[in-house]
Amino acid sequence: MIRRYAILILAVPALSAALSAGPLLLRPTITETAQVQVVVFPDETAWTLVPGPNKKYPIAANYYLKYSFSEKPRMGLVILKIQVFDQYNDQVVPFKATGRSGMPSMRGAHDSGEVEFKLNKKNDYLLPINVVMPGDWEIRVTFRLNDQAVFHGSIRFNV
Ligand SMILES: [Cu+2]
Repeated sequence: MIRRYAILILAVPALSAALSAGPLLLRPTITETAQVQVVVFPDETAWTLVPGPNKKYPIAANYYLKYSFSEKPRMGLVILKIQVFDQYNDQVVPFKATGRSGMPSMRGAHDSGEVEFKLNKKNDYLLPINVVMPGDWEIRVTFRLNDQAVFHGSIRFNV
């Protein structure tokens, strides 16, 4: 999960009211105040819903993905396979991919943590998903190029 922290520093600079009128003793004194406010935003990553299995979906300029499961998801272990293709329709692996599975209705209860996809010899990205409970599941996938996230996708399925 990506959290962004923003620190807003609101500084009220020294206020100096230079009143020209009046005797010296009646002039306001210089006041100096500073406020520091830390704002923590909730997870503001936009997770793009990836349409169903075996459909081409763009993830970056000139790249698209297709995903499928080793079998229809059920209780137990299922393997998520993602294939990435370039503009020439070649299956390529320029990205580093991670995934995180869990149940949206029970946020955190079955959170897998962020796990890196493994590559096989056919250039498939593979990620085991441990389905421990029937219901709606989500896999949040992140594709990075040179450590920069280029795609945040949400793959959903029901068991
Ligand atoms: Cu659950």
